[in-house]
Amino acid sequence: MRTEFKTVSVIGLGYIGLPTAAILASRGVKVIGVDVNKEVVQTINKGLIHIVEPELDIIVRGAVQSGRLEATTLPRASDAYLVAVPTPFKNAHEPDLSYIKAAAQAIAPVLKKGNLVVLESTSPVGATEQMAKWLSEQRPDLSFPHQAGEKSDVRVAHCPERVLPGHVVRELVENDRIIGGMTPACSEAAEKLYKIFVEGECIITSARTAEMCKLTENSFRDVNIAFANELSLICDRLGIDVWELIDLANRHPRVSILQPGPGVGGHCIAVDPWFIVSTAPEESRLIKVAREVNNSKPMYVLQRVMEALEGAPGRVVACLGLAFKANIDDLRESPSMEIVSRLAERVQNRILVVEPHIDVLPRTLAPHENIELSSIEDAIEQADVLVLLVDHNQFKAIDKGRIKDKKLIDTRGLWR
Ligand code: SAJ
Repeated sequence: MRTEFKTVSVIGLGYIGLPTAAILASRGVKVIGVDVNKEVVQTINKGLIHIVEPELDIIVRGAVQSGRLEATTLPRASDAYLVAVPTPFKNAHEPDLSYIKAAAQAIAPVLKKGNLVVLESTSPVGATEQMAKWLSEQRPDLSFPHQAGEKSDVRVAHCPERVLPGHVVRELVENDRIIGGMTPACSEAAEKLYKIFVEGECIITSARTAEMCKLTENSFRDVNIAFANELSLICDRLGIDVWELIDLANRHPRVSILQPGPGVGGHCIAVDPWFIVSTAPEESRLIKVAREVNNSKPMYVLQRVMEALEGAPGRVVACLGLAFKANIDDLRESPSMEIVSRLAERVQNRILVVEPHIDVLPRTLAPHENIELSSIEDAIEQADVLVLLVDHNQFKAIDKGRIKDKKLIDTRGLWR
């Protein structure tokens, strides 16, 4: 089985592509990691990593030292290509497939008969077929599944990634995998590739169902978090502790509410539901409202912070956490970033920002003169108002006795 895929190219060496490339290499496959960012390529070729993800450094170092993982800026001829590039949205929440198009255009010149191309990026329904069309435009000499069905020269499939940041290395291997081939032959080829490292089940379906399945998983989570966030607003109005309420309600055998927070961040849950809304706007009412509820939560938190600072320009406020969730360094779509930058625009107060996973202030916050990157110790010593935005382990370790005299705004229920 393994011999069919001697060399695999992974296009996009981010939070999904790099761990996938390293794990494939650790199973004996020669992996060409491709990224447009030269610095990322250089870092990986030194056996180092450019993201924070537990255990990833060890696997990448081993893979590079063994010679089985090599990073480059241009794809090379391989047996299979895994596309793991970003799929953000543009304008009014329309999916932006330009990175997939660029990846297809980069792969096309080196494609050969018998190759497999897998789209891993979370994508709107129809994107895999669109990728096949982009490949075929560049390579009219080869046949693709949308033209030749089972007999196509190149196999194309969608196998969405489903790993949780912070647990990527384990989940890549253990999670079940949805394999959505454009034809049964495409699914069969993709299944063989994933079986090299996946210990969970590989379940075969169509490319369109696989695309929708991934979007459904993240929309389910978004709707559930929106419910928790809405409850938090209702509880604030009624003087009820929302975390206690949810603990109690979750003791019912068929109730399982998620946790409220400062909003929903990251490049997945805050983005993917829009891919459903944009393709079926009339039918996706609940999914859309959930997005709106979660998107409005940072403004609600901001309002609470502004109230705590009102009429007291000398008060120092410390915002704990910038990442979009606990114990990672990822700031993408982070509600904390939105809260801190809007706060800096609206008040003159000194704002101490504590984020244990970064060494310098992010570009968007650096121009604000009233924001400083601070240690936990300095923040506790100097701040009058503490705003807990991310439940990093470092913040869980804060002695509550030391902060009992401060004004606390706890968006994660850590200091109850
Ligand atoms: N959040 C809450 N309350 C909760 C859970 C999460 O406010 O109870 C917030 C987090 O703080 C964060 C955001 O939601 O801001 C998203 O965090 P997350 O841990 O729910 O999810 P992600 O974005 O890290 O990863 C999700 C996962 N999807 C599901 O759990 C259905 C992961 O399995 C996917 O692979 C990933 O999206 C992806 O790449 O699509």
